[in-house]
Amino acid sequence: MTLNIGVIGTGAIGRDHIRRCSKVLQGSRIVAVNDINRDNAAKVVSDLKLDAKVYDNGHDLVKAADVQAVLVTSWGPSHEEFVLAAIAAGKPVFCEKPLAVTAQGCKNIVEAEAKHGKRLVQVGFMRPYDQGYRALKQVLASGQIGEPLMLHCAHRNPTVGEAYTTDMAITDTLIHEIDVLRWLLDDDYVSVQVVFPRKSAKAFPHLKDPQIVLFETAKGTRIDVEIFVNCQYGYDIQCEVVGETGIAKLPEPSSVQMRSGAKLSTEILTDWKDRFIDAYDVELQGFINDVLAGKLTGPSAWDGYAAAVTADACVAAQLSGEIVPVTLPPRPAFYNK
Ligand code: NAD
Ligand code: NAI
Ligand code: ISE
Repeated sequence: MTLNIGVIGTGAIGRDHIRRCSKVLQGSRIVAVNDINRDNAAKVVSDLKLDAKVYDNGHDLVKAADVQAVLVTSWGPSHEEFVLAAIAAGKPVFCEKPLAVTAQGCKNIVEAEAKHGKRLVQVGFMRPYDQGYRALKQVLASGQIGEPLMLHCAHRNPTVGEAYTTDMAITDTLIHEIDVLRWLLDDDYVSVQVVFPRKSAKAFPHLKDPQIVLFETAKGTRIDVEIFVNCQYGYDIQCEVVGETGIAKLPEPSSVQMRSGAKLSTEILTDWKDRFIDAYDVELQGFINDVLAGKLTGPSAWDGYAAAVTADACVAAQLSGEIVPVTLPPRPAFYNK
């Protein structure tokens, strides 16, 4: 069976997900695309030689009779309205992170999905599908380094555009760590604080970059995450877990070691598309398989909500400089695995 997919948002990741769903993965085809920039959507269809209709608005795409599932890859503030539309149409929807830009927006989605009575939403948190994070989680589960006490993490992008603002370091970038570390530690956050080091002259004047976010979890683990989105040198994701009897580190992406010009070197990637290429393939193949089997199992609307509650607390901590509590209601039985 082949799943007919409609995609809303044909920018960087929309285009990449369309490529994978039409050329790489099994069991799906792209039948509809939409973007507020219509030329952008039409160009993807012609570049990838797709047999897909270009819609003038996302709501018509969601309602189209031949669209069986929806991918939302437009910019963050538009996600909530399209996910709610897909739920109203009873169609499964894969939504890129963030599920919505506020916790209230995510709650609206959780409530609509629960009212529908069956899971329809998967959020594009792909790091739990990354082989490196999976290997790290296995080490923690094996008990080889004892209980995790501290984590030192970094999320570095080479540069960001002028539209990127200080709060987006949380809602657009840190949101990945918020999700994956909760999954990695099987724990929830209880408080956050944000500290601003000296600002890099490479960042636009309105952007505070870098930032350090400090988390405390329910089990008492302390986490520091450096977010540095104008680091210049590459796309670099680091995660080191300090346990009671040892240290475990996220593996580096594999790269040929070179001896040349009096230097011993390995390449550093520069683009998230390459760093997590396998993880995106696995998460979307999982979504397609699950939709065809009639049961979603990937990151849920509740995971999107939990991340957004934490992100809201981090944004409040950016503004106040204080330690801000994170209060997450208990997970409804509907979302139990
Ligand atoms: P982008 O700006 O390149 O693309 C977004 C596209 O959405 C643009 O073409 C824009 O015209 C379109 N768009 C915006 N609002 C729309 C609307 N209401 N209806 C239809 N189209 C709309 O952005 P991107 O880098 O592709 O990011 C898109 C989403 O994917 C964001 O939510 C981002 O956070 C997420 N993302 C996730 C990852 C990841 O690692 N999981 C990586 C990149 C982006
Ligand atoms: P982008 O800016 O390249 O693309 C966004 C696209 O959405 C643009 O083409 C824009 O025209 C379109 N768009 C915006 N509003 C729209 C609307 N109302 N209707 C239709 N189209 C609309 O952005 P990018 O990098 O592709 O990010 C898109 C989403 O993907 C974001 O939510 C981002 O956070 C997420 N993302 C996720 C990544 C991941 O690793 N999971 C990586 C990069 C982005
Ligand atoms: C982007 O939207 C992503 O999701 C990338 O994974 C992240 O590294 C980047 O900072 C975001 O802007």
